[in-house]
Amino acid sequence: VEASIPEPQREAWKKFAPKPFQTAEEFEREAIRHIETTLARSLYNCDEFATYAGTALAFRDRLIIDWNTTQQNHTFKDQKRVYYLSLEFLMGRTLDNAMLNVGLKNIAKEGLESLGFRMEDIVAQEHDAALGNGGLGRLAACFLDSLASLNYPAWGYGLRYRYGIFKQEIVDGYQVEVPDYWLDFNPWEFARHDIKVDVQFYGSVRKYQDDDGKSISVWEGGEIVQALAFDVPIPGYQTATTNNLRLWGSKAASGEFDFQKFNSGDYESSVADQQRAETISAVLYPNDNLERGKELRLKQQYFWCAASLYDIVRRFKKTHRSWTEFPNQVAIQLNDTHPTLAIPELIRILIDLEGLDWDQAWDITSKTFGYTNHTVLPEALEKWSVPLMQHLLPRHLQIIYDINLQFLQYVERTFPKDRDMLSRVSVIEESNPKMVRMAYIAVIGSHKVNGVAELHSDLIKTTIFKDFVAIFGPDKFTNVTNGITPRRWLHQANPRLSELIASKLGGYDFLKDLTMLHKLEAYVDDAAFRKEFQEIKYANKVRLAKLIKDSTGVSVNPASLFDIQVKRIHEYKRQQLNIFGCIHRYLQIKAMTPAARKKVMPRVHIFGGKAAPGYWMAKTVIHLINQVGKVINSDPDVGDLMKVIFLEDYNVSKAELIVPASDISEHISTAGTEASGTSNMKFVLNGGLIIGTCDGANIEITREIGEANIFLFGNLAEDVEDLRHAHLYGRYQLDPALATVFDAIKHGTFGDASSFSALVNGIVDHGDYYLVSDDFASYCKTQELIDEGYRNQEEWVTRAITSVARMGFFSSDRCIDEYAEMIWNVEPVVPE
Ligand code: NBG
Repeated sequence: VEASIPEPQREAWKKFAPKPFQTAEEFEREAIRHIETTLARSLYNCDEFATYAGTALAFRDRLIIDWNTTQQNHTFKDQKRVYYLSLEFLMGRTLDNAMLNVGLKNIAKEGLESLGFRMEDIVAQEHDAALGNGGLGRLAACFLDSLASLNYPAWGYGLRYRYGIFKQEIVDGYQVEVPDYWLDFNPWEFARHDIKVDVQFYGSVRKYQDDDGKSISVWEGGEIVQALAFDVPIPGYQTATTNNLRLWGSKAASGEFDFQKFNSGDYESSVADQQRAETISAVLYPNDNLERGKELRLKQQYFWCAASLYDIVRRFKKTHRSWTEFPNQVAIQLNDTHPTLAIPELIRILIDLEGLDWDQAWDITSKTFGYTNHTVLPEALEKWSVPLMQHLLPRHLQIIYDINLQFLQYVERTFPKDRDMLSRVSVIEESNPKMVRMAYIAVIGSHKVNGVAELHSDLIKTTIFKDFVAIFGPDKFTNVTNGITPRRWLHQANPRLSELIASKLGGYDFLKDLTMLHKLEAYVDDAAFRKEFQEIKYANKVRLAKLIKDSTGVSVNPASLFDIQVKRIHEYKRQQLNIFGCIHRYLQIKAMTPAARKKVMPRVHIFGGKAAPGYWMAKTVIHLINQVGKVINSDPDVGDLMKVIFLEDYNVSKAELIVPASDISEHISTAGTEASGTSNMKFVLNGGLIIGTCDGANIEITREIGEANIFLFGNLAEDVEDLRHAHLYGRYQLDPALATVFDAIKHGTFGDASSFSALVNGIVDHGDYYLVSDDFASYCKTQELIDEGYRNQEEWVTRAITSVARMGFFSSDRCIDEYAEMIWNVEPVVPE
């Protein structure tokens, strides 16, 4: 390849190739150059934002040099690549991470100081890239970090939403949504104006026989929307590998349609077409664990799958001729069912455009895909109505029917006696209207299906995919327990703790191999280490107390026990259980004598999280938390014994501040409902203990850190069904303490009782689906144990340090190595 480039050009390139900065002085020069020339600002209007921008651009230059080299190297080596298809990438801020990953944060700090700025202020100028809802999107972001850090040749593919998840404001105790326009200044993306893909919608399918009698399908008519690539460099930690995240933006295709309209004077409607096209990538759907079957959402999904597959196939064809090679060169991971249309799309490409026959196309496709399931909640399982699919994607619906036909024929041959089986496993649900079950296509069309924690992976095999285990055998189903990147969630979020660990472990290698943390156990009795560990936790609480004061006006005492529940607001995650527990505690304090009150362990109860805009019950929970906070925080009987805080607009950058400041965090979903959870891992890694149910990854965390170091409570997943039955058939008595809590609410202690009647009635009269009442007593009892435990600070610190030392398993690096070996069959590429 290199030989084809003329000598003088190569020489010039060698001579003038940009050199990355190495010293604080070189960094300053680059930052100032960008401030002056890229931003057209001067010494006299260089504020914190301009300095952020100059710093970001200087680091971007560095990333791009490594990015170019990495991509070139991956092209030369031509090893098998991984493509991670995710509708969500919850990246948060980039600059801090980029500085740490390339190992130049100290240099930048020095440079910024000499320019008269503090690092914290500059880093805080950046807008979060919030292209996700919660755990699923943040998992994808952690995976990108690990893939690059481990030198895997990998690309992420997603959508470039103009509006990420909305910003949350709390007005009079209610959530108000404000659009998140985050693209004002985004130095981390490169618009690839040369990479455009036409994506077709609607139209119809014409079938005919060619000269050899072969049946040919042509998808014609309809409309074309153009996908434009935006690339985001993803640097690995302490490696030159810089991978690519490609996000697609939608544009109207400058095709005949517009011109015809334009020429005929119909300017307005040609502009309307443009806007309609741009709508596809305009906004992230703000639902977590919920699907709503909107046409625009299906359009987003197909638009992104079609553009990504076109790109992947084009890259493959540059160096390969034989299609049988495809699964040896390409692994595609489906992050939940959102990208399931990639399966019929690949078949369409292979059959309609490349002329392969069905068996070949099917063989290639099913060897290429892997599918990760992230939930068993029925309301989150995607189904699309057949009429909608017929209208929007007529050819894909035919292919889906063909997949189903072949599959059902196989099932019929294998289980001739089980007549119900066919309707149970059919991709088409025989409802009115008929629905396409996306998870079934994903299972049938992938070679591996995984859940995200052990319990969850077992549950999918016994519930939603039970029949498929019988059909395909158990080996198709596997588990990869989630993980988190220790770079962001320890080193970046908690630099002092990271430094303390490094001082004992002889450097920062643990950030590349988190299992090294086990060596910390040797220091569990080391007085100086323990003292420093405690001081760091305290300092992190002071930092959070400041955020609380600034955003709510409430002063909290950092010496109190900080009890934190931050995550999306959802009935299954049971913030209601937590807030009812707070009310219970409040009523107890109110009933105490002043002498008894002196013995209460002071606590700050901190909540944060967004409710989906259409999720009324979740919004009611937010309202109740705020009302309870209003009453308790100003009650002189209570004072510092108890505060209830709702922190608005919980996001990744706030999580980096909140997570290191917990003493206890709450992971209290109804057993069997939280597939894994990942913030549970973040909190423990940062020296907080957790209260949790036997659910998701809590179970494996317990196994790793030991039962003595976690506060488990509540009913088990295996008992949930029976308990729900007991409620429905009236064989249940409301928990008496909870009844007292409800009385207080009904008496208007926290404002207009009618605001909360649906929340209360759901438990009292409507079956208590999430078993709040069943778990209330054991929850409150366990909270008392926590008070007791926290009183004994010596033991508490021992538990916290021991837990940190045993968290090595939960690195997303371990997770990615497991995917690479068990599912993708890809090897790292040595960086050049
Ligand atoms: C979420 C689960 C979490 C899990 C993340 C990442 C969806 C559909 N699922 O428990 O609720 O940690 O996925 O796997 O968002």
